[in-house]
Amino acid sequence: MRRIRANAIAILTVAWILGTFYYLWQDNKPQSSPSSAASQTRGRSHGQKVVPGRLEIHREDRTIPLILLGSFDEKAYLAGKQLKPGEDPYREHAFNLQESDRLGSERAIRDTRHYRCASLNYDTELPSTSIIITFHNEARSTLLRTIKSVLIRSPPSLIQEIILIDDFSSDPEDCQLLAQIPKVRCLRNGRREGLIRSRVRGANTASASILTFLDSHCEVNTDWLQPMIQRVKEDHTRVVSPIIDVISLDNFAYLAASADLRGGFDWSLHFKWEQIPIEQKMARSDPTQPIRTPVIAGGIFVMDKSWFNHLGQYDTHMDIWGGENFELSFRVWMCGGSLEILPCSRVGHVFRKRHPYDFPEGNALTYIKNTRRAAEVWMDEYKQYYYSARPSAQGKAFGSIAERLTLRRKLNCKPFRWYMENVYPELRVPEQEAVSSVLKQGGLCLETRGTDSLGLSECRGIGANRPQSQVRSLPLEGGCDSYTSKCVQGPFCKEMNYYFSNWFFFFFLQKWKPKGTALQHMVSGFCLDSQTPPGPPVITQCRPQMASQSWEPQVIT
Ligand code: LR7
Ligand code: MN
Repeated sequence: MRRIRANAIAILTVAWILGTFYYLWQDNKPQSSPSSAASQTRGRSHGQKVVPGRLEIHREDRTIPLILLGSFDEKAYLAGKQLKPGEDPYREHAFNLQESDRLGSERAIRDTRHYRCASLNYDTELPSTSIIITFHNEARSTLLRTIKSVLIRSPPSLIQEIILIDDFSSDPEDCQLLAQIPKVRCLRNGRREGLIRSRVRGANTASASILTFLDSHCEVNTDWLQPMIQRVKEDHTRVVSPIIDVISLDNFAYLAASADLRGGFDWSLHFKWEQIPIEQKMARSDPTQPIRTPVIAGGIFVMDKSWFNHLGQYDTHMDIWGGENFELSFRVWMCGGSLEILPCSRVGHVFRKRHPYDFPEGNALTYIKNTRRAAEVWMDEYKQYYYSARPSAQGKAFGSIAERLTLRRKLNCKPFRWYMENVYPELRVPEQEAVSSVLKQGGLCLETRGTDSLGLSECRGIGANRPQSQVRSLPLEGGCDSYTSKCVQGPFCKEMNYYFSNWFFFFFLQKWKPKGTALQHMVSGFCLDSQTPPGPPVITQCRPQMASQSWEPQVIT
Protein backbone atom coordinates (compact mmCIF):
# COMPACT_ATOMS: atom_id res chain seq x y z
CA MET A 1 0.00 0.00 0.00
CA ARG A 2 2.78 2.31 1.07
CA ARG A 3 4.76 1.42 -2.01
CA ILE A 4 1.87 2.16 -4.34
CA ARG A 5 1.47 5.52 -2.70
CA ALA A 6 5.17 6.27 -3.05
CA ASN A 7 5.06 5.32 -6.72
CA ALA A 8 2.04 7.50 -7.31
CA ILE A 9 3.78 10.46 -5.69
CA ALA A 10 6.90 9.86 -7.78
CA ILE A 11 4.87 9.70 -11.00
CA LEU A 12 2.98 12.84 -10.12
CA THR A 13 6.22 14.66 -9.31
CA VAL A 14 7.79 13.68 -12.62
CA ALA A 15 4.65 14.71 -14.48
CA TRP A 16 4.62 18.04 -12.67
CA ILE A 17 8.28 18.71 -13.51
CA LEU A 18 7.76 17.80 -17.17
CA GLY A 19 4.65 19.97 -17.28
CA THR A 20 6.53 22.93 -15.87
CA PHE A 21 9.35 22.50 -18.36
CA TYR A 22 6.86 22.26 -21.22
CA TYR A 23 5.12 25.40 -20.08
CA LEU A 24 8.37 27.34 -19.79
CA TRP A 25 9.55 26.08 -23.16
CA GLN A 26 6.29 27.14 -24.75
CA ASP A 27 6.56 30.53 -23.18
CA ASN A 28 10.08 31.20 -24.41
CA LYS A 29 9.80 29.54 -27.76
CA PRO A 30 10.46 32.00 -30.54
CA GLN A 31 7.58 32.17 -32.88
CA SER A 32 8.42 29.62 -35.55
CA SER A 33 5.35 28.72 -37.51
CA PRO A 34 2.55 31.14 -38.22
CA SER A 35 -0.14 28.54 -37.51
CA SER A 36 0.94 28.06 -33.90
CA ALA A 37 1.07 31.77 -33.37
CA ALA A 38 -2.42 32.46 -34.61
CA SER A 39 -3.92 30.97 -31.49
CA GLN A 40 -1.77 33.14 -29.24
CA THR A 41 -3.99 35.53 -27.34
CA ARG A 42 -2.44 35.68 -23.91
CA GLY A 43 -2.60 38.64 -21.51
CA ARG A 44 -1.25 42.02 -22.43
CA SER A 45 -0.16 44.94 -20.38
CA HIS A 46 -0.70 48.66 -20.44
CA GLY A 47 -4.01 48.60 -22.23
CA GLN A 48 -2.75 47.21 -25.48
CA LYS A 49 -5.17 45.00 -27.27
CA VAL A 50 -4.55 41.79 -29.12
CA VAL A 51 -5.31 41.66 -32.77
CA PRO A 52 -6.00 38.03 -33.54
CA GLY A 53 -3.98 36.85 -36.45
CA ARG A 54 -1.58 39.79 -36.30
CA LEU A 55 1.21 37.39 -35.43
CA GLU A 56 0.81 35.64 -38.73
CA ILE A 57 2.23 38.65 -40.45
CA HIS A 58 5.97 38.36 -40.32
CA ARG A 59 7.27 41.70 -41.43
CA GLU A 60 10.23 41.43 -43.70
CA ASP A 61 12.54 44.36 -44.09
CA ARG A 62 11.37 46.17 -47.13
CA THR A 63 13.81 47.55 -49.62
CA ILE A 64 13.88 51.25 -49.06
CA PRO A 65 12.02 53.09 -51.83
CA LEU A 66 14.50 55.21 -53.69
CA ILE A 67 12.37 58.26 -53.12
CA LEU A 68 13.16 58.08 -49.39
CA LEU A 69 16.75 58.94 -50.16
CA GLY A 70 15.92 61.89 -52.43
CA SER A 71 18.88 63.21 -54.37
CA PHE A 72 21.36 61.51 -52.07
CA ASP A 73 23.96 59.51 -53.98
CA GLU A 74 24.70 56.65 -51.66
CA LYS A 75 27.35 55.00 -53.81
CA ALA A 76 29.35 58.17 -54.19
CA TYR A 77 29.02 58.90 -50.46
CA LEU A 78 30.39 55.52 -49.42
CA ALA A 79 33.05 55.47 -52.12
CA GLY A 80 34.19 58.91 -50.98
CA LYS A 81 35.97 57.38 -48.03
CA GLN A 82 37.25 53.86 -47.97
CA LEU A 83 39.82 51.77 -46.25
CA LYS A 84 43.11 51.90 -48.06
CA PRO A 85 44.74 48.58 -48.96
CA GLY A 86 46.94 47.33 -46.13
CA GLU A 87 45.42 49.73 -43.60
CA ASP A 88 44.42 48.32 -40.19
CA PRO A 89 40.61 48.13 -40.36
CA TYR A 90 40.31 48.78 -36.59
CA ARG A 91 42.60 51.75 -36.36
CA GLU A 92 40.32 54.64 -37.06
CA HIS A 93 37.03 53.56 -35.48
CA ALA A 94 37.93 50.77 -33.03
CA PHE A 95 35.70 48.41 -35.00
CA ASN A 96 36.26 46.45 -38.17
CA LEU A 97 35.64 49.07 -40.84
CA GLN A 98 36.20 46.60 -43.63
CA GLU A 99 33.30 44.46 -42.43
CA SER A 100 31.04 47.46 -41.96
CA ASP A 101 31.76 48.76 -45.45
CA ARG A 102 31.22 45.32 -46.94
CA LEU A 103 27.81 44.92 -45.33
CA GLY A 104 26.07 47.60 -47.34
CA SER A 105 23.82 50.28 -45.98
CA GLU A 106 20.81 48.15 -45.25
CA ARG A 107 20.37 44.55 -44.30
CA ALA A 108 17.76 42.31 -42.78
CA ILE A 109 18.34 41.71 -39.09
CA ARG A 110 16.68 39.21 -36.80
CA ASP A 111 13.67 40.45 -34.88
CA THR A 112 15.11 39.84 -31.43
CA ARG A 113 12.02 40.71 -29.40
CA HIS A 114 10.05 38.25 -27.32
CA TYR A 115 7.44 36.79 -29.66
CA ARG A 116 4.63 38.30 -27.63
CA CYS A 117 5.80 41.78 -28.54
CA ALA A 118 4.67 41.35 -32.12
CA SER A 119 1.05 41.13 -31.05
CA LEU A 120 1.00 44.34 -29.02
CA ASN A 121 -0.89 47.25 -30.44
CA TYR A 122 -0.10 50.94 -30.18
CA ASP A 123 -2.24 54.02 -30.60
CA THR A 124 -2.83 54.88 -34.22
CA GLU A 125 -2.26 58.52 -33.37
CA LEU A 126 1.18 58.80 -31.84
CA PRO A 127 3.14 62.05 -31.72
CA SER A 128 6.13 62.28 -34.03
CA THR A 129 9.72 62.59 -32.87
CA SER A 130 12.95 64.37 -33.76
CA ILE A 131 15.81 61.88 -33.95
CA ILE A 132 19.04 63.40 -32.66
CA ILE A 133 22.34 61.80 -33.65
CA THR A 134 25.59 63.43 -32.64
CA PHE A 135 28.89 62.16 -34.02
CA HIS A 136 32.58 62.87 -34.18
CA ASN A 137 34.44 61.21 -37.05
CA GLU A 138 31.98 58.36 -37.40
CA ALA A 139 32.55 55.88 -40.24
CA ARG A 140 30.33 56.71 -43.19
CA SER A 141 28.94 53.20 -43.53
CA THR A 142 27.84 52.92 -39.86
CA LEU A 143 26.37 56.42 -39.81
CA LEU A 144 24.41 55.81 -43.00
CA ARG A 145 23.17 52.45 -41.72
CA THR A 146 21.92 54.13 -38.56
CA ILE A 147 19.93 56.65 -40.59
CA LYS A 148 18.60 54.15 -43.10
CA SER A 149 17.53 51.69 -40.43
CA VAL A 150 15.48 54.50 -38.87
CA LEU A 151 13.88 55.37 -42.20
CA ILE A 152 13.14 51.75 -43.06
CA ARG A 153 11.93 50.48 -39.71
CA SER A 154 9.87 53.37 -38.39
CA PRO A 155 6.39 54.40 -39.43
CA PRO A 156 7.20 57.46 -41.61
CA SER A 157 4.59 59.57 -39.85
CA LEU A 158 6.50 59.22 -36.57
CA ILE A 159 9.74 60.63 -37.95
CA GLN A 160 9.53 64.39 -37.96
CA GLU A 161 13.21 64.81 -38.80
CA ILE A 162 16.65 63.34 -38.25
CA ILE A 163 19.02 65.93 -36.84
CA LEU A 164 22.71 65.16 -37.27
CA ILE A 165 25.14 67.14 -35.17
CA ASP A 166 28.58 66.87 -36.64
CA ASP A 167 30.82 67.48 -33.66
CA PHE A 168 33.63 69.06 -35.66
CA SER A 169 34.60 65.93 -37.59
CA SER A 170 37.62 66.24 -39.88
CA ASP A 171 35.51 66.02 -43.02
CA PRO A 172 32.45 68.32 -43.08
CA GLU A 173 31.07 66.36 -46.04
CA ASP A 174 30.40 63.31 -43.84
CA CYS A 175 27.42 65.25 -42.57
CA GLN A 176 26.63 67.72 -45.32
CA LEU A 177 26.08 65.09 -48.01
CA LEU A 178 23.64 63.22 -45.81
CA ALA A 179 21.42 66.29 -45.61
CA GLN A 180 20.33 65.47 -49.15
CA ILE A 181 18.25 62.67 -47.70
CA PRO A 182 14.72 63.95 -47.06
CA LYS A 183 14.05 64.66 -43.37
CA VAL A 184 17.76 64.68 -42.59
CA ARG A 185 19.25 67.94 -41.30
CA CYS A 186 22.89 68.58 -40.62
CA LEU A 187 24.33 70.95 -38.03
CA ARG A 188 28.06 71.28 -37.71
CA ASN A 189 29.81 72.50 -34.58
CA GLY A 190 32.46 75.18 -35.16
CA ARG A 191 34.65 73.42 -32.61
CA ARG A 192 34.70 70.15 -30.75
CA GLU A 193 32.03 70.28 -28.08
CA GLY A 194 31.57 66.69 -26.99
CA LEU A 195 28.40 64.70 -27.11
CA ILE A 196 26.64 66.50 -24.25
CA ARG A 197 26.62 70.03 -25.65
CA SER A 198 26.06 68.61 -29.13
CA ARG A 199 22.89 66.85 -28.01
CA VAL A 200 21.63 70.01 -26.35
CA ARG A 201 22.21 71.88 -29.58
CA GLY A 202 20.23 69.24 -31.43
CA ALA A 203 17.42 69.31 -28.89
CA ASN A 204 17.19 73.09 -29.11
CA THR A 205 16.51 73.01 -32.84
CA ALA A 206 14.19 69.99 -32.73
CA SER A 207 10.68 70.73 -33.95
CA ALA A 208 8.87 67.63 -32.68
CA SER A 209 7.46 67.33 -29.17
CA ILE A 210 9.39 64.16 -28.47
CA LEU A 211 13.16 63.69 -28.64
CA THR A 212 14.86 60.44 -29.58
CA PHE A 213 18.61 60.16 -29.06
CA LEU A 214 20.75 57.64 -30.91
CA ASP A 215 24.47 56.93 -31.17
CA SER A 216 25.94 57.17 -34.65
CA HIS A 217 26.59 53.42 -35.03
CA CYS A 218 23.21 51.85 -34.37
CA GLU A 219 20.68 49.78 -36.25
CA VAL A 220 17.12 50.02 -35.04
CA ASN A 221 15.03 46.87 -35.15
CA THR A 222 11.42 46.07 -36.07
CA ASP A 223 8.84 48.38 -34.44
CA TRP A 224 11.48 49.88 -32.19
CA LEU A 225 9.90 53.30 -31.96
CA GLN A 226 6.19 52.78 -31.23
CA PRO A 227 6.60 51.20 -27.76
CA MET A 228 8.78 54.09 -26.62
CA ILE A 229 6.60 56.86 -27.98
CA GLN A 230 3.51 55.17 -26.56
CA ARG A 231 4.97 55.10 -23.04
CA VAL A 232 6.05 58.72 -23.20
CA LYS A 233 2.71 59.79 -24.65
CA GLU A 234 0.90 58.11 -21.73
CA ASP A 235 3.11 59.84 -19.17
CA HIS A 236 5.47 62.57 -20.28
CA THR A 237 7.69 62.16 -17.19
CA ARG A 238 8.84 58.73 -18.33
CA VAL A 239 12.23 58.51 -19.96
CA VAL A 240 12.45 55.27 -21.87
CA SER A 241 15.11 53.27 -23.62
CA PRO A 242 15.17 50.09 -25.67
CA ILE A 243 17.01 46.87 -24.96
CA ILE A 244 20.34 47.53 -26.59
CA ASP A 245 21.38 44.61 -28.79
CA VAL A 246 24.99 44.00 -29.67
CA ILE A 247 26.48 44.56 -33.09
CA SER A 248 29.79 42.72 -33.15
CA LEU A 249 32.71 45.08 -33.61
CA ASP A 250 34.52 42.30 -35.48
CA ASN A 251 32.05 40.87 -37.95
CA PHE A 252 29.02 43.14 -37.47
CA ALA A 253 26.75 40.22 -36.59
CA TYR A 254 23.57 41.44 -34.91
CA LEU A 255 23.22 39.65 -31.57
CA ALA A 256 20.27 39.66 -29.17
CA ALA A 257 21.01 41.06 -25.72
CA SER A 258 19.49 39.54 -22.60
CA ALA A 259 16.05 40.85 -21.71
CA ASP A 260 16.72 40.47 -17.97
CA LEU A 261 19.10 43.36 -17.53
CA ARG A 262 18.84 46.89 -16.24
CA GLY A 263 21.32 49.71 -15.82
CA GLY A 264 23.36 49.96 -12.64
CA PHE A 265 26.62 51.39 -11.38
CA ASP A 266 29.24 51.11 -8.70
CA TRP A 267 30.43 53.90 -6.44
CA SER A 268 33.17 54.95 -8.83
CA LEU A 269 30.28 55.82 -11.19
CA HIS A 270 31.13 53.10 -13.58
CA PHE A 271 28.09 52.00 -15.58
CA LYS A 272 27.25 48.30 -15.74
CA TRP A 273 24.46 46.05 -16.86
CA GLU A 274 23.06 44.00 -14.04
CA GLN A 275 20.40 41.36 -13.49
CA ILE A 276 16.95 42.58 -12.50
CA PRO A 277 16.55 41.86 -8.75
CA ILE A 278 15.08 38.44 -8.20
CA GLU A 279 11.84 39.64 -6.56
CA GLN A 280 11.12 41.87 -9.53
CA LYS A 281 11.93 39.06 -11.90
CA MET A 282 9.57 36.71 -10.11
CA ALA A 283 6.82 39.32 -10.23
CA ARG A 284 7.17 39.73 -14.00
CA SER A 285 4.44 37.59 -15.48
CA ASP A 286 4.51 39.46 -18.76
CA PRO A 287 7.84 39.69 -20.60
CA THR A 288 6.60 42.68 -22.59
CA GLN A 289 6.33 44.84 -19.47
CA PRO A 290 8.71 47.76 -18.95
CA ILE A 291 11.71 47.27 -16.67
CA ARG A 292 12.41 50.01 -14.14
CA THR A 293 16.04 50.96 -14.27
CA PRO A 294 18.13 53.02 -11.81
CA VAL A 295 20.19 54.50 -14.67
CA ILE A 296 20.22 54.38 -18.44
CA ALA A 297 23.26 53.58 -20.56
CA GLY A 298 22.89 57.06 -21.96
CA GLY A 299 23.04 56.94 -25.72
CA ILE A 300 19.67 55.64 -26.82
CA PHE A 301 16.52 56.99 -25.23
CA VAL A 302 13.25 58.80 -25.83
CA MET A 303 12.12 61.77 -23.77
CA ASP A 304 9.41 64.36 -24.01
CA LYS A 305 10.96 67.61 -25.21
CA SER A 306 9.25 69.92 -22.72
CA TRP A 307 10.16 67.52 -19.89
CA PHE A 308 13.77 67.53 -21.11
CA ASN A 309 13.75 71.32 -21.03
CA HIS A 310 11.88 71.55 -17.75
CA LEU A 311 14.43 69.27 -16.07
CA GLY A 312 17.37 71.34 -17.29
CA GLN A 313 18.42 69.46 -20.45
CA TYR A 314 21.97 68.37 -19.65
CA ASP A 315 24.80 69.80 -17.58
CA THR A 316 26.51 71.61 -20.45
CA HIS A 317 29.70 72.05 -18.44
CA MET A 318 30.38 68.38 -18.97
CA ASP A 319 32.85 67.74 -21.78
CA ILE A 320 33.31 65.21 -24.59
CA TRP A 321 31.99 61.94 -23.18
CA GLY A 322 30.87 60.28 -19.96
CA GLY A 323 28.94 60.91 -16.78
CA GLU A 324 25.98 62.63 -18.38
CA ASN A 325 23.92 59.45 -18.17
CA PHE A 326 24.24 59.41 -14.35
CA GLU A 327 23.47 63.09 -14.07
CA LEU A 328 20.38 62.70 -16.23
CA SER A 329 19.27 59.50 -14.50
CA PHE A 330 19.58 60.89 -10.95
CA ARG A 331 17.84 64.07 -12.03
CA VAL A 332 14.94 62.28 -13.71
CA TRP A 333 14.27 60.03 -10.72
CA MET A 334 14.88 62.60 -8.01
CA CYS A 335 12.88 65.35 -9.70
CA GLY A 336 9.68 63.45 -10.31
CA GLY A 337 10.18 61.25 -13.37
CA SER A 338 11.08 57.65 -14.02
CA LEU A 339 13.39 55.59 -16.21
CA GLU A 340 12.51 52.36 -17.92
CA ILE A 341 13.75 49.86 -20.45
CA LEU A 342 11.15 48.57 -22.89
CA PRO A 343 11.76 44.97 -23.87
CA CYS A 344 9.62 45.31 -27.00
CA SER A 345 11.91 47.95 -28.40
CA ARG A 346 15.27 46.77 -29.67
CA VAL A 347 18.16 48.80 -31.05
CA GLY A 348 21.55 47.39 -32.02
CA HIS A 349 24.73 49.26 -31.10
CA VAL A 350 28.38 48.65 -31.91
CA PHE A 351 30.03 48.30 -28.49
CA ARG A 352 33.72 49.16 -28.61
CA LYS A 353 36.65 48.46 -26.35
CA ARG A 354 38.28 51.85 -26.63
CA HIS A 355 37.47 55.37 -27.67
CA PRO A 356 38.50 55.93 -31.26
CA TYR A 357 38.77 59.69 -30.74
CA ASP A 358 40.94 61.94 -28.63
CA PHE A 359 39.94 63.82 -25.49
CA PRO A 360 41.49 67.29 -25.53
CA GLU A 361 41.84 67.24 -21.71
CA GLY A 362 42.63 63.54 -21.52
CA ASN A 363 40.23 60.69 -21.07
CA ALA A 364 40.63 60.19 -17.31
CA LEU A 365 40.45 63.86 -16.35
CA THR A 366 37.36 64.36 -18.47
CA TYR A 367 35.58 61.41 -16.93
CA ILE A 368 36.49 62.62 -13.46
CA LYS A 369 35.34 66.14 -14.17
CA ASN A 370 32.00 64.95 -15.51
CA THR A 371 31.30 62.36 -12.82
CA ARG A 372 32.47 64.72 -10.08
CA ARG A 373 29.93 67.24 -11.28
CA ALA A 374 27.23 64.57 -11.17
CA ALA A 375 28.31 63.45 -7.68
CA GLU A 376 28.65 66.98 -6.28
CA VAL A 377 25.27 68.13 -7.51
CA TRP A 378 23.17 65.05 -6.91
CA MET A 379 24.68 62.59 -4.47
CA ASP A 380 24.54 64.57 -1.21
CA GLU A 381 26.39 62.82 1.63
CA TYR A 382 26.72 59.69 -0.50
CA LYS A 383 29.32 61.42 -2.62
CA GLN A 384 31.85 60.32 -0.01
CA TYR A 385 31.56 56.80 -1.39
CA TYR A 386 32.30 58.08 -4.85
CA TYR A 387 35.48 59.72 -3.54
CA SER A 388 36.52 56.57 -1.65
CA ALA A 389 36.03 54.51 -4.78
CA ARG A 390 37.75 57.06 -6.99
CA PRO A 391 40.40 58.69 -4.79
CA SER A 392 42.06 60.30 -7.79
CA ALA A 393 38.99 62.51 -8.21
CA GLN A 394 39.92 64.46 -5.06
CA GLY A 395 41.22 67.87 -5.85
CA LYS A 396 40.60 67.67 -9.60
CA ALA A 397 38.97 70.67 -11.21
CA PHE A 398 35.32 70.40 -12.05
CA GLY A 399 34.22 74.00 -12.53
CA SER A 400 31.32 75.76 -10.91
CA ILE A 401 28.19 73.81 -10.13
CA ALA A 402 26.22 76.76 -8.76
CA GLU A 403 23.77 76.80 -11.66
CA ARG A 404 23.02 73.12 -11.34
CA LEU A 405 22.50 73.41 -7.60
CA THR A 406 20.07 76.25 -8.22
CA LEU A 407 18.27 74.09 -10.74
CA ARG A 408 18.01 71.28 -8.22
CA ARG A 409 16.54 73.64 -5.64
CA LYS A 410 14.15 75.19 -8.13
CA LEU A 411 12.88 71.78 -9.22
CA ASN A 412 12.48 70.80 -5.59
CA CYS A 413 14.14 67.45 -6.16
CA LYS A 414 14.26 64.68 -3.59
CA PRO A 415 17.45 63.82 -1.70
CA PHE A 416 19.81 61.14 -2.94
CA ARG A 417 18.85 59.09 0.11
CA TRP A 418 15.37 58.82 -1.37
CA TYR A 419 16.89 57.52 -4.59
CA MET A 420 18.93 54.98 -2.64
CA GLU A 421 15.93 53.77 -0.69
CA ASN A 422 13.35 53.75 -3.44
CA VAL A 423 15.11 53.36 -6.75
CA TYR A 424 18.38 51.56 -6.11
CA PRO A 425 18.26 49.83 -2.70
CA GLU A 426 20.44 47.06 -4.15
CA LEU A 427 23.42 49.41 -4.30
CA ARG A 428 25.29 48.50 -1.16
CA VAL A 429 26.74 51.32 0.89
CA PRO A 430 30.35 50.20 1.39
CA GLU A 431 30.76 51.12 5.02
CA GLN A 432 27.23 50.48 6.10
CA GLU A 433 28.28 48.11 8.88
CA ALA A 434 31.06 50.41 9.97
CA VAL A 435 29.04 53.59 9.79
CA SER A 436 26.39 52.04 11.94
CA SER A 437 28.85 51.37 14.72
CA VAL A 438 30.81 53.76 16.87
CA LEU A 439 33.40 53.28 19.60
CA LYS A 440 32.12 53.56 23.13
CA GLN A 441 33.91 53.94 26.44
CA GLY A 442 32.32 54.39 29.86
CA GLY A 443 28.96 55.32 28.36
CA LEU A 444 30.46 57.95 26.06
CA CYS A 445 31.03 57.83 22.31
CA LEU A 446 34.09 58.73 20.32
CA GLU A 447 33.01 61.30 17.80
CA THR A 448 34.24 64.39 16.07
CA ARG A 449 32.94 67.47 17.81
CA GLY A 450 32.14 70.41 15.60
CA THR A 451 35.37 71.84 14.35
CA ASP A 452 37.37 70.34 17.24
CA SER A 453 39.28 67.18 16.96
CA LEU A 454 38.00 63.81 18.08
CA GLY A 455 36.72 63.35 21.60
CA LEU A 456 34.56 61.35 23.93
CA SER A 457 31.15 62.84 24.33
CA GLU A 458 27.55 61.96 24.86
CA CYS A 459 26.36 59.51 22.24
CA ARG A 460 24.25 61.40 19.74
CA GLY A 461 23.27 58.45 17.62
CA ILE A 462 23.92 58.27 13.98
CA GLY A 463 21.89 58.33 10.86
CA ALA A 464 22.60 58.40 7.20
CA ASN A 465 22.09 62.14 7.44
CA ARG A 466 25.29 62.79 9.32
CA PRO A 467 27.88 60.15 8.54
CA GLN A 468 30.50 62.87 8.20
CA SER A 469 30.45 63.84 11.84
CA GLN A 470 31.28 60.34 12.91
CA VAL A 471 34.56 58.54 13.21
CA ARG A 472 33.92 56.20 10.39
CA SER A 473 34.54 52.53 10.35
CA LEU A 474 36.25 52.19 13.69
CA PRO A 475 37.52 49.76 14.71
CA LEU A 476 37.85 48.26 11.29
CA GLU A 477 39.42 50.98 9.31
CA GLY A 478 40.86 53.84 11.10
CA GLY A 479 41.25 56.49 13.70
CA CYS A 480 40.69 59.37 11.37
CA ASP A 481 37.55 60.73 9.99
CA SER A 482 38.58 60.81 6.38
CA TYR A 483 36.19 63.48 5.32
CA THR A 484 36.77 66.05 7.98
CA SER A 485 40.42 65.01 8.33
CA LYS A 486 40.15 64.86 12.12
CA CYS A 487 42.81 62.60 13.52
CA VAL A 488 43.54 60.79 16.68
CA GLN A 489 46.38 62.85 18.16
CA GLY A 490 49.71 61.11 18.12
CA PRO A 491 53.01 60.83 16.36
CA PHE A 492 51.34 59.97 13.12
CA CYS A 493 48.73 62.66 13.03
CA LYS A 494 50.93 65.18 11.31
CA GLU A 495 52.00 62.65 8.76
CA MET A 496 48.41 61.74 8.19
CA ASN A 497 47.55 65.31 7.40
CA TYR A 498 50.62 65.58 5.26
CA TYR A 499 49.62 62.53 3.33
CA PHE A 500 46.05 63.62 3.15
CA SER A 501 46.54 64.54 -0.46
CA ASN A 502 47.75 61.05 -1.13
CA TRP A 503 44.84 58.77 -0.48
CA PHE A 504 46.73 55.58 -0.72
CA PHE A 505 48.95 56.52 2.20
CA PHE A 506 46.09 58.02 4.05
CA PHE A 507 44.09 54.83 4.10
CA PHE A 508 47.17 52.77 4.68
CA LEU A 509 48.02 54.75 7.80
CA GLN A 510 44.52 54.34 9.13
CA LYS A 511 44.58 50.60 9.66
CA TRP A 512 43.80 49.37 13.12
CA LYS A 513 43.31 45.94 14.65
CA PRO A 514 41.67 44.78 17.89
CA LYS A 515 43.94 43.73 20.73
CA GLY A 516 41.70 42.39 23.47
CA THR A 517 39.36 45.27 24.13
CA ALA A 518 42.03 47.72 22.97
CA LEU A 519 42.63 48.97 19.45
CA GLN A 520 46.10 48.79 18.02
CA HIS A 521 47.30 51.12 15.30
CA MET A 522 48.87 48.81 12.74
CA VAL A 523 51.71 51.03 11.58
CA SER A 524 52.92 52.35 14.94
CA GLY A 525 51.91 49.40 17.11
CA PHE A 526 50.48 51.90 19.62
CA CYS A 527 46.99 51.73 21.09
CA LEU A 528 44.08 54.15 21.11
CA ASP A 529 43.89 55.85 24.51
CA SER A 530 41.39 58.39 25.84
CA GLN A 531 43.94 59.57 28.46
CA THR A 532 43.68 59.87 32.24
CA PRO A 533 42.39 62.40 33.09
CA PRO A 534 40.27 62.30 29.93
CA GLY A 535 41.42 64.41 27.02
CA PRO A 536 41.52 64.10 23.28
CA PRO A 537 42.34 60.52 22.30
CA VAL A 538 45.96 59.72 21.58
CA ILE A 539 47.96 56.69 20.63
CA THR A 540 50.37 55.41 23.27
CA GLN A 541 52.02 52.24 24.46
CA CYS A 542 49.47 49.42 24.54
CA ARG A 543 48.16 48.58 28.00
CA PRO A 544 44.92 46.79 27.13
CA GLN A 545 43.97 46.33 30.77
CA MET A 546 43.63 50.12 31.25
CA ALA A 547 40.12 51.55 31.17
CA SER A 548 41.27 54.41 28.95
CA GLN A 549 42.31 51.90 26.32
CA SER A 550 39.27 49.71 26.55
CA TRP A 551 36.72 50.26 23.82
CA GLU A 552 33.51 48.59 22.89
CA PRO A 553 31.95 48.93 19.50
CA GLN A 554 28.45 50.23 19.85
CA VAL A 555 26.05 49.32 17.08
CA ILE A 556 23.57 52.05 16.42
CA THR A 557 20.44 51.21 14.51
O1 LR7 B 1 33.36 64.27 -28.62
C1 LR7 B 1 32.49 63.49 -28.96
N1 LR7 B 1 31.47 63.93 -29.73
C2 LR7 B 1 30.48 63.11 -30.16
O2 LR7 B 1 29.59 63.56 -30.88
C3 LR7 B 1 32.48 62.14 -28.56
C4 LR7 B 1 31.48 61.30 -28.99
N2 LR7 B 1 30.51 61.79 -29.82
C5 LR7 B 1 29.45 60.91 -30.29
C6 LR7 B 1 29.91 59.60 -30.90
O3 LR7 B 1 30.22 59.74 -32.26
C7 LR7 B 1 28.72 58.69 -30.65
O4 LR7 B 1 27.73 58.81 -31.62
O5 LR7 B 1 28.67 60.53 -29.17
C8 LR7 B 1 28.16 59.23 -29.33
C9 LR7 B 1 28.56 58.36 -28.14
O6 LR7 B 1 29.93 58.11 -28.14
P1 LR7 B 1 30.50 56.62 -28.12
O7 LR7 B 1 29.77 55.79 -29.08
O8 LR7 B 1 31.97 56.69 -28.26
O9 LR7 B 1 30.11 56.22 -26.66
P2 LR7 B 1 29.73 54.78 -26.02
O10 LR7 B 1 28.78 54.06 -26.88
O11 LR7 B 1 30.96 54.12 -25.62
O12 LR7 B 1 29.06 55.33 -24.69
C10 LR7 B 1 27.84 55.31 -23.95
O13 LR7 B 1 28.10 56.22 -22.86
C11 LR7 B 1 28.31 57.55 -23.24
C12 LR7 B 1 28.60 58.30 -21.97
O14 LR7 B 1 28.84 59.62 -22.23
C13 LR7 B 1 27.14 58.12 -23.99
O15 LR7 B 1 26.01 58.25 -23.16
C14 LR7 B 1 26.84 57.20 -25.17
O16 LR7 B 1 25.74 57.69 -25.86
C15 LR7 B 1 26.61 55.82 -24.66
N3 LR7 B 1 26.20 54.86 -25.63
C16 LR7 B 1 25.11 54.05 -25.36
O17 LR7 B 1 24.41 54.19 -24.40
C17 LR7 B 1 24.86 52.94 -26.30
C18 LR7 B 1 24.90 51.68 -25.52
C19 LR7 B 1 26.26 51.47 -24.94
C20 LR7 B 1 26.31 51.08 -23.54
C21 LR7 B 1 26.44 50.73 -22.39
MN1 MN C 1 28.37 54.23 -28.98
